[in-house]
Amino acid sequence: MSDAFQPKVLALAGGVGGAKLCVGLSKVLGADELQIVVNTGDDFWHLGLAISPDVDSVLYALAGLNDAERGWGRAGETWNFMAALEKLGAPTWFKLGDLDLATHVWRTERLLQADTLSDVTAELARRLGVARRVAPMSDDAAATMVDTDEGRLTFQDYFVARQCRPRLLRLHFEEASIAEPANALVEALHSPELQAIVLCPSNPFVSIAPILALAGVRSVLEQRRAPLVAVSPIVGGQAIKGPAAKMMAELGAEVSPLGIVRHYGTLLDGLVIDTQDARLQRDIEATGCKVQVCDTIMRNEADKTALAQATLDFAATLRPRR
Ligand code: FO1
Repeated sequence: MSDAFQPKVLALAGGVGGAKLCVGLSKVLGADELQIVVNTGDDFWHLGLAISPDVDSVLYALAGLNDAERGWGRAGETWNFMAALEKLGAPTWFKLGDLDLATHVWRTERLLQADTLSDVTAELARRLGVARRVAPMSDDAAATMVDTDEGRLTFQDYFVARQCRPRLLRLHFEEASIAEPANALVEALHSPELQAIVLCPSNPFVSIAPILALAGVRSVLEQRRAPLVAVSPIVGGQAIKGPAAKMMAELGAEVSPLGIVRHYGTLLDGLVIDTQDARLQRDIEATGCKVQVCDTIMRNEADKTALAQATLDFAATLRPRR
């Protein structure tokens, strides 16, 4: 692994919240310092196309092409493809904008030519002008399945088609558990330069958990030499965006940063929590996890950069507890 990429920081990310912190990290770290690894448990084939929603959310955000309001897809999108599909009576529950469609068509074409998702993602990043290393968590299928009170559902059926309405009973990462972690993830985990592993403020249950479920990843993390810090996606008893709070409650977890700490357990050396949750600092630290209190709501570029810097500064004060 002599020519392996040796980042200083490994960021594990899912959709919107993760993408925002990745933008901040990309402002404070050089291209040779940061490896971003993205959840692919949400990936699926739809209308013959390979869709990688979280990978695209991170790429579009880093390229400045994302629709910040909607939280997924591209800004300035048009919907002619969807309108034409509707006329044909084809399924339209999953919205693919005209600009976004090009990404899916090109990814599909490349995968069908036997390129890996890692290679296609790196190429997309380059073409979109993203000067940061972004990799999918795995090149293997690793679909998350969801047990609900309406039966077992695929992730996007649960998340988009049914808008997370069914009661969540359990998540399954069986495919992830036998999937090989992507080379970029393995190299980063073994990087001699590694100074911090950052769990972005993505949904811990459906965005970060699939990455941790990959074959061998948890055991490498348990032996980590660099501190592992998370940024809480729960602020003031609510998810900053998305259904994380509803999922947490249905899974029987306390909807607070303390619930996040209990979920990650001894993997966490530190948790960044919002000033709104400052009163929880003592209870969290009683579990052995250190706490950094700061503003974590990322409304603009300055907020993203400040949170990224605060997270890295905090990590620099920590040692892995094992
Ligand atoms: N989310 C929705 O709620 N509705 C959609 O129609 C939808 C379409 C879509 C298309 C491309 C893409 O990359 C993402 C899309 N998402 C949509 C978001 C996505 O399904 C979820 O936000 C993630 O999987 C969770 O991180």
